[in-house]
Amino acid sequence: MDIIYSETHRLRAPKFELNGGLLVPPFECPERLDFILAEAKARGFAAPQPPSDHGLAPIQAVHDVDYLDFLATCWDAWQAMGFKGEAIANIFPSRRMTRLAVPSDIEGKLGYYCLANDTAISPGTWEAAQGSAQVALSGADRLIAGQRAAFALCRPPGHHAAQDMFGGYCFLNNAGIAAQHLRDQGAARVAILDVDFHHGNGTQAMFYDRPDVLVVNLHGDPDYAFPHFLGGADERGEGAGEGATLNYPLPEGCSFERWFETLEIAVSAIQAWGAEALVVSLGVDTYEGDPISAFKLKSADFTTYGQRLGRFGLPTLFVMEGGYAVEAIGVNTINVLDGFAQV
Ligand code: SP5
Ligand code: ZN
Repeated sequence: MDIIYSETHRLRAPKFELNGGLLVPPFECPERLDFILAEAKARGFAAPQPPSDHGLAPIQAVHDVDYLDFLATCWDAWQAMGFKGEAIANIFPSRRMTRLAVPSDIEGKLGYYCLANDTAISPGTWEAAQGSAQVALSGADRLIAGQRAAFALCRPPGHHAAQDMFGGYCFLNNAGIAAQHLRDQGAARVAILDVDFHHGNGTQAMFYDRPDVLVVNLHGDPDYAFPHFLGGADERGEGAGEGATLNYPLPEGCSFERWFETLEIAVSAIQAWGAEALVVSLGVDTYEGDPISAFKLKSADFTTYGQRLGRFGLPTLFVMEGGYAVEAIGVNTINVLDGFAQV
C-alpha cells in the first residue's frame, strides 16, 4: 500500500493550545507523524511518496472562497495588529448574535470562521494545511489509477473543518476534498467512514444535503464529547441528502466489542447504499491510552478492524485524522493498514 506524505506538515507547529483554562503544548504535534513513519518502516512498508500538486481548484470544490482567503491571510493580518501571541479566537457568532456580515477586523474574522478555540493559527499553518490536502488528493489518485488502497498520511487533520470553519486542529477537510476528487474523476457514489473518536462535524456539514457522498460516523456521543454540537443519531441528512448521513454516537468508556458491533452495522449500511469507493477518516484516538478521548480500544483491536475493512473489499483511501497517544500512534495506525493488507 502506497503511503503519501509531505514534509510541509512540519510548518504546522503552534506553541499553544487552550485546554482546561491553560495554554499547553498542542496535542496535535509534528512528532505524531514521525512515530507513524518509523513504525511503517519497521513493518516493511515502502518509503513514503511525496504528493503531486493539484492546486487550489479541488480544495475550492468543497470549501468557500472567502474562507480560503481568510486562511491565506490570517497570520499576516494578525501580526499587523501588533499581537505578540498566536491567533486564538475569543468571540463567536453564537446564539442571539446572528449578524451575518463578516467583520473586516481580524479578531472578528477569526471568530467568524472558528468553531473551537483549541486551535491556534500560527505561521506556516496555511502552507501545511494545503500540503495536507495535496497528500489526500494524491492518495485518491492511487484509487483512480486502480490501486486497491492507499494511505494519505495527512497532517494537520481535516474532519472538523467545514466549508467555512476551522477548529478541532483542522483547517481543510482532507477526506472531503479526496471524496469530491473521486467523484469528479468518475466514482458515482463515494462513502466516507469516520472512525476517529470525535464526530467529523465538518465532513457531515459539507455533504449533508448531497445524495452522492454517504457520511458515516462512529464517535463519542456529543453529550459528553467534543465537538458537542453535532453528531446526534437523529442527524440523517437533509433534502436530496436525506438518509446519506449516518451517526452512531457511543458511550464514554466504550469497549472494543461494542465499537466493533457498531462498525459491522456501519459497514452493512455502506454496502447496502452501494458505494464504489471508501474514504476512511482514520483517527486512532479511540485507543485506551489517548489523553483527550474516552474509548477503550487496545493496540491489537486496530488490526482486527483493519482486517474487517480489508474483507469489505472496496477501493479504500485511508486519510489520517486524530490520535494523541504519541508513543502508540505508530503501532495503532500501522496495525489498521497491516490488518487491511493481510486480507
Ligand atoms: C482531529 C481531532 O481529533 N481533533 C480533536 C480536537 C479536540 N480538541 C478539544 C479537546 C477537548 C478535550 N477535553 C477532554 C476532556 C476529557 N475528559
Ligand atoms: Zn479525534
